[in-house]
Amino acid sequence: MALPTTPTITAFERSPDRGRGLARDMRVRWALEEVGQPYEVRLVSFAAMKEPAHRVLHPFGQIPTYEEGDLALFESGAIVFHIAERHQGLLPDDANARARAIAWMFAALNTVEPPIIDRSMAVLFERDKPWYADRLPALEDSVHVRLGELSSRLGNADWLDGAFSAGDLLMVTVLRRAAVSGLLEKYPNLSAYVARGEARPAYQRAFDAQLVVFTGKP
Ligand code: GTB
Repeated sequence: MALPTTPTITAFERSPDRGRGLARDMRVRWALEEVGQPYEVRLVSFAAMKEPAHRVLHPFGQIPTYEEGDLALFESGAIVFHIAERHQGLLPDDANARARAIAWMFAALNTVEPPIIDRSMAVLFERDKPWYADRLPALEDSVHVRLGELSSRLGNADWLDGAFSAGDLLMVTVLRRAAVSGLLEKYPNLSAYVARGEARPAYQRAFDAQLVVFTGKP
């Protein structure tokens, strides 16, 4: 019988987030911690990400990637889904509940994350552009439309649909990117939701592991 292989993921050698766990390896680390799957991490520089050796794993020259035996994956959502499919704990057994949890995974990445990233990118790279002052309010409005809708849907619930799932895991990581810019302040239930995610022991282990890369201190 073949021995199970320990998955290897890639992460930034020097993350621009300076250890805040905002890069997309964080969601993969968290998923692996939730299911109790040990993993290894290969750190890559920005230059190495664009080299052919890395592009074999990731066509767009980015992190994270995931290697497990013969399998190589890219796209954080696909990686989290793979982990959730292969292990208990991140997707419900009931078929309908499972389908709904997967819908929340897509919602996090396809509906909620894009306006948050568009705004972050403008703040990072367009500050000196003549259109910045006009564009920023429109970008922030788009973020608030989604956050308002999500806040209404979550209401007083702990998680998006019953028990914690991969949908919550992705949504919390997406919302953290908005939280660091103060965009969650108007939504106490979303702030509490993120805090609930961050309080999970698996989240904390994942966060600590990525922080060590920045501080160099275990
Ligand atoms: N859709 C892909 C996925 O979900 O896996 C997107 C992957 C992606 O954007 N990877 C980024 C990357 O490799 C890192 S996470 N960028 C390098 C490149 O494209 O050359 C994005 C990210 C970067 C920095 C911060 N930060 O400093 O706060 C947060 C998030």
